[in-house]
Amino acid sequence: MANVVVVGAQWGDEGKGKVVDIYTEYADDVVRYQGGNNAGHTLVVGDEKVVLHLIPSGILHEGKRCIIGNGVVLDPEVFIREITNLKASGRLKDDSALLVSESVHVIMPYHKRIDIARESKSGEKKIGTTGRGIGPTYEDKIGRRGIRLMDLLNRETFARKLRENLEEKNFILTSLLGEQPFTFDEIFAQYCGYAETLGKYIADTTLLLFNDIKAGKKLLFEGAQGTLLDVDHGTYPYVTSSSTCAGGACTGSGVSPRDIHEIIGISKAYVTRVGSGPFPTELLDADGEQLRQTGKEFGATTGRPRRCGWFDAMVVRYAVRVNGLTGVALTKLDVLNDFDTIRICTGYTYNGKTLADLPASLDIFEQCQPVYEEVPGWKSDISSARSFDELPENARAYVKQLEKLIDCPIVLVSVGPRRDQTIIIK
Ligand code: 2SA
Ligand code: GDP
Ligand code: MG
Repeated sequence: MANVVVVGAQWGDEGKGKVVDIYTEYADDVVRYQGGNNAGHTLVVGDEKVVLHLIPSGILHEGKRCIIGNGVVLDPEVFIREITNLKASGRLKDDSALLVSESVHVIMPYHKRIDIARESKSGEKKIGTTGRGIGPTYEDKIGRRGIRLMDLLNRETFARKLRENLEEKNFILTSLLGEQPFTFDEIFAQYCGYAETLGKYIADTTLLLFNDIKAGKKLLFEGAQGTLLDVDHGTYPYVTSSSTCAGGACTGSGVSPRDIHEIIGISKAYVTRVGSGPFPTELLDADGEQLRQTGKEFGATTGRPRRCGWFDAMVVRYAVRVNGLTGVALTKLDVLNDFDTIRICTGYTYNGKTLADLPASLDIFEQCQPVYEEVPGWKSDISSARSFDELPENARAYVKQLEKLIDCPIVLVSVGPRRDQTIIIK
């Protein structure tokens, strides 16, 4: 009966792809609602690893509909490549299984160049973006000058909007950023070609979802990045440019909040972050390196090493609050197998005072000191456990302690990247 939203409860890469792939079994439609190909969602099926950047993770299941909602920003070249790769591996046999909203904003070549140039000029203050043009595309959306997928279908409209945009973008590129400008011709022909290829996937997805809800179909919403990267509720300005929290599922798809029933936050049993910004439990020592190597913590889109640290209950408790989580899926518990002792951040101090909640001010956040509780590790391989009772006592105690600290039920524990390496609790 339930329509479920899956969101990252930390700074992204919590294993949303794996969990969405598992939950897809119970859904009819899987919907992406924000972000773009900055995301990298990894699924492991048998011995095969598939990384999806745009297409919802439900695509690996036949008979499910995958929808890219209006809140996403779409790079047509990447989208076409992803479709081609899926088809080459025998998937997406039925093109009607994939639909993209006519209202998505299109990532243009100038967005990528501006993103990369701004980052390279920002020195120590850089955000650490993925360089995929995400921020500049959302800027144009909010600035009401963006180009939407539907615009590409009308050559006159597209030509007019592209000309208007190029006038401004070429000024920014040449005069402010010292970069090369773009010509109209090089972009126009290329993007008209993309529109032709993509025509069959483009639809009014808000109407389609509305009708599916009326028909009793079940929806699964796949969030990208994580709560602390939300443009409103994250560690601004060190965030991505979209609404990664549960509310984004409604604005980014056109589905009413009345039609959302469950919100599941995905959290690692520790924390990682890619890009700049505060990270109170970050480990810059051998323990951090151990988490990175054992957890294979390298960006699924850019290959960048991820920053690693101990589980931070302040962060996940905050995610429980701003998303209204009904449950948490705890992933990568197996990565902690070899630690003698494990630390859990239970709170922060700032200027000697204990903070009750996450500070909104970045200046304060940057100076927070984590307060730790230390618990014994389990020092054994848990990757073949298939029920909660099969976990060693110390692992069970660790999960129970996290559940208590975040004040939200842990409904799933993941002990490896494969589908079967999963313990469903509720
Ligand atoms: P952007 O490119 O404008 O969205 O970057 C702004 C910030 O958002 C972060 N961000 C991410 N954080 C974690 N994972 C992401 N996806 C990839 C992955 C990242 C990669 O799955 O590993 O491969 O590097 C992702 N996408 C955006 C980004 O690091 C900036 O902090
Ligand atoms: P997402 O962006 O949230 O979908 O996460 P990513 O795919 O970027 O990163 C998560 C990584 O952890 C992927 O390589 C997954 O295959 C892997 N993974 C997911 N769950 C587990 C787990 O329980 N244990 C281990 N060892 N790896 C996992
Ligand atoms: Mg990822």
